[in-house]
Amino acid sequence: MSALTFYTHPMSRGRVARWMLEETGLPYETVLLEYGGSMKAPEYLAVNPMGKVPALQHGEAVVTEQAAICLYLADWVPEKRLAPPVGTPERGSYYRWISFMAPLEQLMVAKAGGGAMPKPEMAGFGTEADILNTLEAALSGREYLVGDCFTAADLLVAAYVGWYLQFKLLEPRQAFVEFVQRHTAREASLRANAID
Ligand SMILES: N[C@@H](CCC(=O)N[C@@H](CS)C(=O)NCC(=O)O)C(=O)O
Repeated sequence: MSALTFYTHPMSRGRVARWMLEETGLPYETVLLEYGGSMKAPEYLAVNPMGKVPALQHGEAVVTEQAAICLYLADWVPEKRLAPPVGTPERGSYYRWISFMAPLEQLMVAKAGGGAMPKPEMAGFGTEADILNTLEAALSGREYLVGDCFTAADLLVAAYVGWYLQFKLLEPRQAFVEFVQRHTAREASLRANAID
């Protein structure tokens, strides 16, 4: 397997990618970048023209976006069962809940901006009630989002929900708090936080 290079900043969404890297057990090299400095330098813009972290370089592959990094890494370690098998209903749910973090993030950013909310028919998140109720139903009464073991979907959702609870943008519903507490107590999560 080619070497993995992880570009990040310890106070960034790179925390999520680091947790995923620690779950895989794969060796990787970290490159720490500074906001506004090395993150916008030509060397790094050649890796990610957005000048944002996280990014992962793996041989000729460059993967940006937290969700994509989680999906990509899970497939490299099938023995860890971080992704349900292809062709199963669980695989569909896995993609679904990972992708569901995009509209959640749109809502959270819209709330943080404090401006008028877009029309529900236009906004990918619909209304705040729609998205929170849907997420609450998905997280309630089960240990894992998909199937009977921890997957990258649990990781990403726990990380996003934890992040937005911390920023007080997300209502602290019991199902959200319990889900975050359960999964962020994993060894790989604690290890990743300690490194960052
Ligand atoms: N859609 C990207 C967002 C990445 C992002 O916005 N990262 C922030 C840090 S949390 C960043 O690099 N900001 C630096 C900048 O925009 O200059 C992802 O999911 O990874």
